This record gives sequence, C-alpha cells and structure tokens, in this order.
Amino acid sequence: MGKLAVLSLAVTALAVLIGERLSSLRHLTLSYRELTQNYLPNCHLIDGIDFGAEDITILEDGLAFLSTGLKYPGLPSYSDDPGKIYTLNLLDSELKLEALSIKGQFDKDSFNPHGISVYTDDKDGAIYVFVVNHPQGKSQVEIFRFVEKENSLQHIKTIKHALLHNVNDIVAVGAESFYATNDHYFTNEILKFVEPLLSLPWCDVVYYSPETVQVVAGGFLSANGINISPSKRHLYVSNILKHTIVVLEIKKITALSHVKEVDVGSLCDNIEVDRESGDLWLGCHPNGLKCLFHDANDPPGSEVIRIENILSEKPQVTQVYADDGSVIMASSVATPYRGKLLIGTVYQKALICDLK
Ligand SMILES: [Ca+2]
Ligand SMILES: [Ca+2]
Repeated sequence: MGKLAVLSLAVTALAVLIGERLSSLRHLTLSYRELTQNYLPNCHLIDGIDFGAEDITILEDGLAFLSTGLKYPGLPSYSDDPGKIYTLNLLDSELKLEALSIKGQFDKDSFNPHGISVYTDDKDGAIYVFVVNHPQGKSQVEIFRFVEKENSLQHIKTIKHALLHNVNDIVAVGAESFYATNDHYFTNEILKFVEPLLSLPWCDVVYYSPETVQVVAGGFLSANGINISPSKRHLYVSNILKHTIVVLEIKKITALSHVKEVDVGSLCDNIEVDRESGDLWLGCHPNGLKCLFHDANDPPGSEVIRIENILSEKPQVTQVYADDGSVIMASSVATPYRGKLLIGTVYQKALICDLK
C-alpha cells in the first residue's frame, strides 16, 4: 500500500473514532435532553445559599446538614471563599441557616467540602459528621463530632489513603468506618478529563476502617452518590454516567454482591434514603453538558427522582420535580422530611418545597 493510501486510511479511522466518541459523549451526558417543568407547591429559595449545597443530609429530629461552596476541577464555582458546613432546622418555621464553627487542629482556609454523611453512635448518642474534603484539589475524608450546644464541629481526624484518590461521596457505617466512591480512576488532571471520553468502567467503591482498606466494588463509569438501606443490608451507588443506580448486597462488611442496576434516565448525583419507607431520593442533572458548561442564557436544569420498592421485582422510578434552570440549576441532592423536600445544587442555590 502506498504512503498516501495508508495516510488516508489512518485519517478515516481517526474520523470514525472521533465521530463514535462524540456520539458516545452525547449519550453519556444526555446532552440532547430538554426538560418539561414539573413543579412542587410552596417552593422557597434558602436565604444564604448562593454557591452550592452539593450534599445535604437530615437527622431524624429535622436538623439538616449542608455541605456548601464546593470547588471541583472542571465545574464552575462562583466564590473563592472556603467551603462551610451549615445546619438548618426544618422544624423551625424561620428556616434560619447557621454556619457550624470548626474546632480543633484543622485548616479551615482550604476547606473544600463535597459529599457528607452523618453517623449516630447508638452507644452514647454521639453524632459524627463525615465530610469528603478536597484541599488543593486532593481527596481526603474528615471526621468531625457534632457539638449541638455550641453548634460546632470538633475535628477528630483526617483520613488519607491511596485508594481514596477521587472521592465523591461517603456513607459512614461506624464512628471511624465508611464506604466511599471514586468518581475518576486517574489522578492526573489531563487523564481525568480524557477518562469519560473513553467510557472506561474503572471507578470503584472503597471500604475504609482503621484496620482494613480495600476496593469492594468496581466497574463504574463514574461512581458518585452512595447510601445505605435502613436495614443496613444494601448499598446504593449512582453510576452517574450510565444513568443507573447500582444495588449491592452487604454479605460481609467487605464482601458485596451485585444485585441489580436500576435505570433512572438522568445523571443522578447524591442519594438520600427515606428511613421509614426505604425510598431513594435522587438529585439529578438532566443534561450533563449544560451542567459542565454553565451558560446563564441556556442554564442547566434540575431534576429530582424518587425510586420506590427498589429491592422488589418492579421498582417504581418517578420524576418528582423538574425545572429548566429558571428556578434552580444543577441539582445534586434532594432529601425529604415530613412532607417537605430540600433540594441542593453543585454551584448555585438551595430550594425547599412542599411535597403535596
Ligand atoms: Ca452523601
Ligand atoms: Ca456527588
């Protein structure tokens, strides 16, 4: 074959490959999706949240914890101030946001909180707040003890480990143990950018305790939100770029088996679980491309999805709320409490609505 023929063959092959990858990216990000509004009654923006509340979780007594001010490579962020954890008492009609002060040896200036999880110790009622932190773009997990009378967080320890390299979310299962998701395989910024373009299913879930650290599940395109069932027998993980929620059974603390994968048709971020019904509540990105390239004239929308009876033969997947970005952009978490729904976002506002 002549040089010209080889060259034209190579160019054609490259063009086909690029075309195939672009079409795959279109599907991964659901970049063609447009939303129809599906509103809830009595929605109000939460005063004081302007730069994201990426993850939120609510205690049984109605106290919500909000992780705010995330700066995540590749995603917009609109404040240079360090991130903060806030509380919001949902039983208080005023809905007053309160910043938690942080006590102990901890660098507050580089605090960059991401996924959170709260663990209550049955023995003494102590409440531990686990926070994924990205100081200087790194990944580590902070464990704090919540001191209610001071509305403060006492820093207990920082956990760093080679397996905890791109942590997105965590679910605490003990005072010092948790499962964590990695949303990328590579740590190099260029390779991290290329990774989703190649659709490599190399992301994983890691179990951590002071005695054991190991990968317990793999095969994720990007593992994002994680949470546990009320019975503590199943883990739920959002395989965000595959638009599914993966159900894993906890056979032993480090032995998980794959049960099923439920299609949600959206890029679902964090997962909250209703402790009574066991329903999953998902804050989702209906169009991943719009979420990445935030354009005020064509804003990313928000979508909240509920999954009922996920462990049954026929889980019901329902869209509970949808907005084209005119009210709230880039929803990443939705958590119900006594007839209300609190919705947080990656880099913008937070909203509270009545469910009926
Ligand atoms: Ca979480
Ligand atoms: Ca997340």
